[in-house]
This record gives sequence, C-alpha cells and structure tokens, in this order.
Amino acid sequence: MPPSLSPLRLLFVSTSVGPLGSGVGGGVELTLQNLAQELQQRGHRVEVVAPAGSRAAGLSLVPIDGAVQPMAQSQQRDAPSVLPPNSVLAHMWDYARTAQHRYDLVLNFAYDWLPFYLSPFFHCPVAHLVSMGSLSEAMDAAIGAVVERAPATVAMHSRAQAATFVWGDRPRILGNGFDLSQYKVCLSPAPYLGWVGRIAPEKGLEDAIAASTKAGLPLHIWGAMTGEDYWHQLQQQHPDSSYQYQGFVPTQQLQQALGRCRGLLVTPKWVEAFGNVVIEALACGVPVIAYRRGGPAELVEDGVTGWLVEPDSVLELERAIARLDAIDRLTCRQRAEAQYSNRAMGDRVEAWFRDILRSH
Ligand code: HBI
Repeated sequence: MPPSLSPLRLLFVSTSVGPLGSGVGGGVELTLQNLAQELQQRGHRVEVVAPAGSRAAGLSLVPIDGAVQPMAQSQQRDAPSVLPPNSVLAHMWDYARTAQHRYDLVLNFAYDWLPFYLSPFFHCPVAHLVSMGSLSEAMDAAIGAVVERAPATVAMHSRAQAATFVWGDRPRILGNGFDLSQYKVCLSPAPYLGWVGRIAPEKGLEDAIAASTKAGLPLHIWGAMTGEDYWHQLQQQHPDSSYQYQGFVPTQQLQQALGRCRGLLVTPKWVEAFGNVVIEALACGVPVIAYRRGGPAELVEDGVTGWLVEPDSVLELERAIARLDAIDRLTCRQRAEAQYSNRAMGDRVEAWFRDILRSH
C-alpha cells in the first residue's frame, strides 16, 4: 500500500460521445464510475462533469448540455479535429476552466483534441487517461504535445495500446479496475465456449466459430449487434456450426452465463487497448484463450490463466481449447483480484496523482 495521499478535490471530465450510463461511451463509462467510487471510498472528493442525461450512482454530477462529438474511431487517420456547433465538449471544459480553483486536479476521460490542447492554459494540473490506441494524426499530435511538455500527466491502459504511438514508452500504464464483487466464480463449467464483444469485423468472431466447430464444442456469443451484414456473412460461411447469439446483456446476467463457459475465446483483428472482457471472464474463473495481440496478450498469463496463441491461427486456437483443463479456475479469479480489482487500480491511480502533484 503506497503512503497515504492527503484527501484530494478531484474533477472528472467525462467522455464527449454520449451521457454516462448510455453505453455509447463504452469502457470509459465503467472505468470512470469505478474509479470515482473507489477514490471517494478513500476519502477524496470527486465531482463528475458529463453530458446532460448522464446517470452515475452515488456520484455528484454536473450535467452539461450540447452536441456530442463524432466517434473518433469512425474517422480517417488524416481527419481534422472537429467541434460541432454548441459542443458539449467545449461547454464541459468551459465549466472546468471556471471551477478549477476549487480542485487539486482535473482528470480528462475524453479522446478528443480540445482537453489536450487546453491543458497548459489551466493553472490546476490536468491529467489524461487515454482510452484508445493511435487513431489519427491530429490526436497523436495533441496527445504528443502533452507527453512532451508534462509526461507525468498522460496514462494509458496497456503497453500494447501505448506502443501504437511513436512515444509509446513514455505514458504511465495503469491497467484497469473492476468491481469484482459483481462476478461470481463458477468451478463446474457447462460444455460450451464463450465469446464476448461487439459483433464487428475487427473482433474476429469468424475465427472463434471455426475453432469451436473443429473442437466440437458449441459457442455462446454475447455482445452488441453492430454489424448485421457481418453477422449474415458469418451465418453463410458456417451454416452447420453450433453457435448461438445470446444478445447484449447487462453485467449481472453476462457474468452468470459467462461463468459457466469452459473457456473464453478472444480473437481480435485490431490492437485492443485493454480487453475488459478478459478480466470479466477471469473474475468468474473462466480461462481465456487469446491471440498474442494487443491488450489481452498482457492480461492472460500463458499456461496460468489461459493460453496465448499465434494471431489468426484457428489451428492454434483449437489446440489451446484441448488444453483448457490444464488451467485452474480458482487461480483465474485470484489473478484478477490481485491486479484488476478497484482497490488495485485505486492504488495505481493514487500513486499517479501523487507523482503529478509532486512534479506540478
Ligand atoms: N470518440 N471523439 C471521441 N471522444 C471520446 O471520448 C471517445 C470516442 N470514441 C469512443 C470512446 N470515447 C469510448 O467509447 C472509449 O471507451 C473507447
């Protein structure tokens, strides 16, 4: 446990793509909520500035009106940074400017140009938790300028995510934190495999279907259906396979069904910044078979909490499925608790804040 940090007054400025609780903000919504609650429990005061309509249990919210930002991952690499008229992002940061004298530190969760550009204009230290890998020249430049001027203030979730930027060895790597009390360990699995994620090409569901078919095990699939035509393509390619789409379900329901899987297959075609589903599976005692690519490759301990396999190799996935019984399910839960509980993340974030305040 690091030496205690005197209670801080913290302002969290949320992602700009949608209200907290809407799901549009993806993993950042969960990260912000868990971190705010954990730091409050440690005696810090946290206020959250977020788009109007946000819901955040137990947090003091400042709702801000305005138009949301277009999703950064749908832009081209050479896309200019844009601000829509009546931008909620601009209004959130104008609030932060006027209120900054009441805080010891401002923490930015948005993957947008403005908060990075504004950092040196604030007298209160501004820290950034970057949620994705490199997506555009404009964002690389905006983040890079802050890494250059105030390197202690930029943090990311995994080394693989940081490595997508040219200055990838500079940011602090924080992992992530989860409320593990919401996940129950299941030690007697059912005879099926699991796959969790948006149904979209970059998630590589076709490989998981091919491998589970060869292994002779049904595949249960959970996640948001964001690619109808991709799904129909899969059904045409694998008419005779046994896989079932189980829908996009809330955490409580997901962890109940996921926990019964023999193992989780993680088959990303792109560099996942972290891989929340890996931790959710381990928290339920489910071993994880993942491509040696991106964030998930840092989360699975080969031979201990699952198997890491050659990326895009269906044959390797199949071989790993045959070795799932060699993994101890209780160890999977214990490793998740050791590194990815809200408490473990809270320790890492407090140490980060202490370094920022010391160097500010
Ligand atoms: N796009 N422009 C923009 N700004 C964000 O804050 C943002 C985003 N896309 C996705 C996103 N945040 C979150 O879903 C992350 O969890 C990935």
